[in-house]
Amino acid sequence: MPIKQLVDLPNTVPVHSVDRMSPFHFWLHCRFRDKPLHIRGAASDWKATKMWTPSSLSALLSDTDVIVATCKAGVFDYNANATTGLVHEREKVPFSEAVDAILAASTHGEHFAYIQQHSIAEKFPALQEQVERPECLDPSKFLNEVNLWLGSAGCFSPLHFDELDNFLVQVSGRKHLTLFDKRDSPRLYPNVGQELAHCSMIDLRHPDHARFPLMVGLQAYAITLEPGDMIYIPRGWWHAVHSLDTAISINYWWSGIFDIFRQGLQSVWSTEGRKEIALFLRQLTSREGK
Ligand SMILES: O=C(O)CCC(=O)C(=O)O
Repeated sequence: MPIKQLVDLPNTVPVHSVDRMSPFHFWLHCRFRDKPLHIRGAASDWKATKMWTPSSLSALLSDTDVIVATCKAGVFDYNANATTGLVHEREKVPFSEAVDAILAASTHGEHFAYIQQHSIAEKFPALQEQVERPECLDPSKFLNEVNLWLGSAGCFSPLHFDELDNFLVQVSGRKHLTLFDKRDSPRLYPNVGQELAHCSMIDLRHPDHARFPLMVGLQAYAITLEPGDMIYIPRGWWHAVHSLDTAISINYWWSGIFDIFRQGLQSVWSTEGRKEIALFLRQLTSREGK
């Protein structure tokens, strides 16, 4: 069933596109532009892009358990408060059963099914060898998490941001992304005070300007990823993702050595971190006293 692409907001410009990026030029981009970047065909030679289809993955991973989320509205909120209030169901099933549900959902269009953000290293080690490191990422950077996404046409991941830099690689099918600058956060109605403050309360599919007046006129950025394309999403940048076809993607959250120090310091400085240090020191001194 063909999926209607959502209409872009009035003040939308395309994400800047390039054909290739060396690690040095990518470093310059991150350092001085700090904006999303579309790298056309970055993954078109990868084994994953050449070999993965929902059916080939289903054959390879048939009995592996996965969590498949299903819902009628197609919006895969991270919590019920974020946008629509429509909660989706999650069920643990064998991979092949999840793929059957995804393909049936794409064909009939009455409901939507999504395998979201499953760690490839932890859940699908058999795929590891077919997953490459993006060429533009210099060797000093760490891959914190590499995840598989496989969902039916029409699945919508609502507006949110992540704490880490991200590459979203389109392996099969197309996805349309809408992005906003992290500096515009105050105008994007984060779910502040709720557990998921990195999610916006705005439903970008039907923006309610009366309820969210500050978003009117905001500069949006948009891009449609074709198979083999990749987008760099800088940490903190807001993004919503709409699958136009049955789609397979890989996302990479990565960081540099200074980010790791910063995160380490932040967690040490958190209440939990301080409690752990206090406990460790108590254990150390009581052992020495014996
Ligand atoms: O592809 C999707 O549906 C969501 C991906 C995403 O939000 C991400 O990679 O951060």
